[in-house]
Amino acid sequence: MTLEERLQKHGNIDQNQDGFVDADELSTAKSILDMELAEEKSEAHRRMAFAALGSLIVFTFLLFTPFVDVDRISAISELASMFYIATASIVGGYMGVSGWMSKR
Ligand SMILES: [Ca+2]
Repeated sequence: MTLEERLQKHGNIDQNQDGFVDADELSTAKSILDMELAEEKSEAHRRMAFAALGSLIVFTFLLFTPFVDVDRISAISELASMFYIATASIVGGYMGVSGWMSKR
C-alpha cells in the first residue's frame, strides 16, 4: 500500500474541514500512520514465526511417515539439526522479543 493510498483510507487529513492542514492535524495523521506501520511490521513478524513453527512441526511429522526411509534421514541428519536450530531460534526470538516488547 502506498502512502497516498494509506492517507486516502483515513479520509480527509483536514479534520475540521477548513481547507488547511495544520501542524496538529498533520501530527495526528503521522501518528496514525506510524501506528499502522508498526502493526503491519509486528503482524509480518508473527506470521514469520508461525510459519517457522508450522514447518518445524510438519518436518518432524514427515520424518516419522513411511515416505521417508531411514537412509535418507541419516543422510540429512546434519541438515535437519541445522534446520531445527534455525527455525527454533526464529520462534524463540519472536517469543522473547514480543514478551520483552510487551513489558516495555
Ligand atoms: Ca484543518
